[in-house]
Amino acid sequence: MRAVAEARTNIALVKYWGKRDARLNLPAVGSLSLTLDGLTTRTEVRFDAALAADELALNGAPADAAATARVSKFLDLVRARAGRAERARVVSANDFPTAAGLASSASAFAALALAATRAAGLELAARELSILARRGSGSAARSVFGGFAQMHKGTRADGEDSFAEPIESDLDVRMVVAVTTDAAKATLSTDGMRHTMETSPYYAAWVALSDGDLADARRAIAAGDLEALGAVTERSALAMHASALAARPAVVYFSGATVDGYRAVQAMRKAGVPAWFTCDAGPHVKALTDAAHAPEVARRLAEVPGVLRTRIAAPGAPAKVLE
Ligand code: 2P0
Repeated sequence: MRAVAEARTNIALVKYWGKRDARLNLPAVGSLSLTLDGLTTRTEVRFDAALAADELALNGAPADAAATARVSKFLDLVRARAGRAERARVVSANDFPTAAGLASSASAFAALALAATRAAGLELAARELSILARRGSGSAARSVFGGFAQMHKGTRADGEDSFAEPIESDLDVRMVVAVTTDAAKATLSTDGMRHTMETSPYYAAWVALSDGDLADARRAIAAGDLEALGAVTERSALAMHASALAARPAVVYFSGATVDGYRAVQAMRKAGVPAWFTCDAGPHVKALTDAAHAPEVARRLAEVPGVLRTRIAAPGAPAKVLE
């Protein structure tokens, strides 16, 4: 009735933005990500017949009603699957500062899916776990796996072909994360992507680019070609943000520091440093590079006005059960 699991966050190189089904949380596009080390969520789930309601503690404090309701809804899926009715106490914490601007629903729902199923007596195969984690958050389906992972959008109405799979690779990549604010993001991803779908004249163009970008990324990884992978990484992020920028009203995640960070990455590349920009639903700058150049990329990004701190992340491990 109790289990503890951990999962790491991931950064998409080919982005996910938009859903084909909101209820089952089915993505409109596939995506391809890198799971990162050192950005880990550890989650304990204990089902207990004595509890009247689900309880959630996040980073040592009781969670607010919205977060508790989202977790409770997810636990309902696990209870239905396991044929259980007990409520649960969930204790979840990140091993990185919450204010780091990197808090992630990806690591959170991957860890919760694994801990909750084990606590309920279920032992899901990785693919089933990915499908379940997707119901909590689309990006969580990818954090079930370590290293590179590809999320398939699938075509089935029931979502059973919408899961992530790991991709083998010899590339020794690093992700340099440059934090630009400690404030929570202004527009949550789920809301930002819905608004983009509903109002952006560029949304269809964004969706149309996705399959080609995924194929190019797969080819680049198979060939061990970091430059090709970097090129698709940068253009996928910029196209995603372009679709959001064209929404009415615009969804703008960039800050001045984001744009300056982008320009710094461009300047590095011009000077022969392999680095490619990416950015998610917030203003932080992320740069894909290799192990040899990561310290220099981090040093240069740290000099960008508005960058508070940087960190270098190597590829991280899959989600795993701790207890
Ligand atoms: C991604 N993002 O591929 C994209 C790029 C942010 C920008 O996945 O609604 O929190 O929970 O499925 O997974 C963030 O979206 O959205 C995200 P939901 P999620 O990483």
